[in-house]
Amino acid sequence: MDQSTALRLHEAMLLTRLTEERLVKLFRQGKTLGSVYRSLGQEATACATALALGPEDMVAPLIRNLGSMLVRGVRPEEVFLQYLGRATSPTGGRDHNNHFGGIERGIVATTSMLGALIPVMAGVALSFRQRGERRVAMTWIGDGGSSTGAFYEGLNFAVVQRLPLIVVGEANGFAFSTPPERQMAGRMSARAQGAFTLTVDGNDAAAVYAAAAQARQVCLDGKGPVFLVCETFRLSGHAEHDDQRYVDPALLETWREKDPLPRFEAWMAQRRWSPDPGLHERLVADLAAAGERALAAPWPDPSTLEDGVFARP
Ligand SMILES: Cc1ncc(C[n+]2csc(CCOP(=O)(O)OP(=O)(O)O)c2C)c(N)n1
Ligand SMILES: [Mg+2]
Repeated sequence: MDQSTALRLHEAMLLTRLTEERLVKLFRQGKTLGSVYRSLGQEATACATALALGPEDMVAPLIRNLGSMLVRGVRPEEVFLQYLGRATSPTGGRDHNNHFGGIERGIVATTSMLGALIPVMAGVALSFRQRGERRVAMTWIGDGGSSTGAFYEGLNFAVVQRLPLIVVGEANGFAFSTPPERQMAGRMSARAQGAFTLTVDGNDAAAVYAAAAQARQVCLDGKGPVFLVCETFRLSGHAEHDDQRYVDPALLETWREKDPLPRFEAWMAQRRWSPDPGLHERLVADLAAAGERALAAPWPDPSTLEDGVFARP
């Protein structure tokens, strides 16, 4: 990774963390329409994998992969508008949290149905190959989500067809309050039979970036799909309404010490690539202003409720 990529990766991770912090404030003020699903402690997995892609590639994030959307040019203000359900949000107030995308930005919209995006992205990867395009498709899945039928159906199809698909597995210690040993037989990396599999320390942003770049090359060489397992930990509850009292405090503390953000800052400092010292303050101020603009945005007009849902006579 060169210096400019490292600076972009650091800024993306910091922006993700601070955007989510602002969302938590809005949630605690009772302003968001639902809960807030953070990626605290996992920012490296979404940001570094998405950053290793080319602009022509496509992603389908899950709720804990907001960082990948910011990497692809989604503005935090859009995210705030969406969480607040406003008329000017990407879905016009019809959905909340990060359930939106944009084909022009190479983002297939997030959905709640875990695993469902794997067959969808296998289809996207198939379309790239049928059109002779050198592009890859990427999506993410948690340890819990990897127990779905859709995960196996999608990956099996991609293996049989040798599709340019990267599935990033986020082994983050929990699915809601269920630890992997209560719902998963064996290791996560063993679940993608026939796929090229990589396992990486998900809290080491430089290692995740390198692994994702390698995964992309494997796909472009026609040797996909790739299952890239990132071993990480969810430092917050499942969402803001969850106080994670079921997590052993000592375990939480061990993982706090492996926080990917200070760790990457130390990695950069060793190379004398330290980010602009004013970056943090500038991002906080920009996010506060974006949050205020979103709060001032109008609510959707109830008479438009059925637009885009039912055909008008
Ligand atoms: C098919 C399906 N089953 C159940 C749910 C309900 N659900 C939402 S999040 C979640 C836990 C997901 O855990 P994991 O896949 O490990 O992701 P993490 O939340 O840890 O990022 C569950 C069971 C769902 N959204 N989709
Ligand atoms: Mg999980």
